[in-house]
Amino acid sequence: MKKTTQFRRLLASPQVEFLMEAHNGLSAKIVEEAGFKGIWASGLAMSAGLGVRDNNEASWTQVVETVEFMADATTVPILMDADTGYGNFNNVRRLVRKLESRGVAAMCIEDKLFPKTNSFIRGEQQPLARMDEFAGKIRAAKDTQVDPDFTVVARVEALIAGWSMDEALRRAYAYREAGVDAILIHSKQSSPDQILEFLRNWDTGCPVVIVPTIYFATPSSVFEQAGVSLVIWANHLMRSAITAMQATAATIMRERSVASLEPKIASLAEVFRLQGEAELAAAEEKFLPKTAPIVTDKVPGAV
Ligand code: SPV
Ligand code: MG
Repeated sequence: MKKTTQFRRLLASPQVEFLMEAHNGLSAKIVEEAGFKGIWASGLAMSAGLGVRDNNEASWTQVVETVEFMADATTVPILMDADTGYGNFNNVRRLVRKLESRGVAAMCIEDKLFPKTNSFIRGEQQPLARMDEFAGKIRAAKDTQVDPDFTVVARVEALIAGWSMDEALRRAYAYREAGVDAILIHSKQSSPDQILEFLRNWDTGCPVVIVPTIYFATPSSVFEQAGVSLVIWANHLMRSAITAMQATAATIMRERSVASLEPKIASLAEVFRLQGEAELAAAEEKFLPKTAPIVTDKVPGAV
């Protein structure tokens, strides 16, 4: 099944579904192998992985290239965090064409201004886009896509920026009216109350996506009962990788040796497996001419 269609099915599924963050080809593969049916290409995680801030310091083409590696490495659909769409409606149109050609099933755009700032940093100081201007971006995206199953998600940042629930709802209804396929309502409270209140007032049938990074203690069953379609675990592979890499680097620095770590970290065989080495070996067998083994004067025992 096409990835775009897979994503549509996730959105339409009667139970709550989950997307797991990835930030490069390797982490995307790990997400798929863990059993997740879709991937969140997180702007925060990808920028952190590139060593820059989540403020559009990585260019849009650098982000698209990263997501393309993720799409190539996996068979499940990717929802790409496309920030504000990297400009106005015209930049969004070009983005949609690129994403469709690179095998990205869905994109999420948020109603802030370029360059954006992560929602958990100085949220109240973050200006929102004009509602009608953002609705124009949605219409441009929907007008541009060729595959009818390509999905556009609109992310409402009103609650992040300190606006009222009324403003969040007003915007969500306007974006729905503009033709968006799903609404992501974001909150930075540690309780899910805002999200649940939003859902009580949302009666369009348009799927709702959430990101419980700060209200992480809420059981998924609460979201399911409230009618959430998609839950995004937005940054936890990147954060666990940071912890693991810091610990490994510190140990090697301290011990001046890698010996104690060897049994605790992924084997080289596991790295080769994740890279699909076996497929290349089989293809070489099939496509390369058969040659006599190369005779060398290698030292016995050398690899
Ligand atoms: C991301 O993962 O980049 C997101 C979600 O946009 S958040 O960090 O919560 O803004
Ligand atoms: Mg983001």
